[in-house]
Amino acid sequence: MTDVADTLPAEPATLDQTDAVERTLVLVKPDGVRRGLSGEVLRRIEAKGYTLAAVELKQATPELLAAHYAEHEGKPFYAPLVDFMLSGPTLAVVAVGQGVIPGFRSLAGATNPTEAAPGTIRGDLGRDWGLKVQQNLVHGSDSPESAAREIGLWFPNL
Ligand code: RTP
Ligand code: MG
Repeated sequence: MTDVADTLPAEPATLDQTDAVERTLVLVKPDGVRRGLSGEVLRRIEAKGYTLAAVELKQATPELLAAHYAEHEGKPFYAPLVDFMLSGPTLAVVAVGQGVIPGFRSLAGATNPTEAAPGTIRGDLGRDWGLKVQQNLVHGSDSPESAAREIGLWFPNL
């Protein structure tokens, strides 16, 4: 005799999951914190369905930024970018979920807030302020390798 429970579909949580859970580093940059948009960024991450694994308000140091932005050293916007990132506290966040690395980049929108699509964080909340570097509210890791490296820099104890 078959038990009724055996014929029911499995709960979603017990289905085999084929995609590995990813982690990404999100930063609400000093312009976003200053403008009171930290909560709005966290709200969008959570509304999308991702989970917050760590959230900490931090004042970046020149050493941390030199490591975080090593790939941009020598570019014309490097020095203004570091100055901007030192201009106030940053909210550092680890967000978790399948596809969260490209998923958050999609929520963030294009680097230039003027070009970022409406509906994105940068498109809805950012603009060009005529400064030496784009103040574009958020950072998101761009690959699994970057995410692992950046999480290690911002959350050495995680
Ligand atoms: P992020 O790393 O912050 O998530 O941004 P992204 O990948 O979209 O942009 P990326 O090319 O990595 O540049 C890092 C940050 O540098 C500033 N930037 N300004 N021409 C400019 O004014 C310019 N180019 C880059 C932005 O703050 C950008 O997010
Ligand atoms: Mg980048």
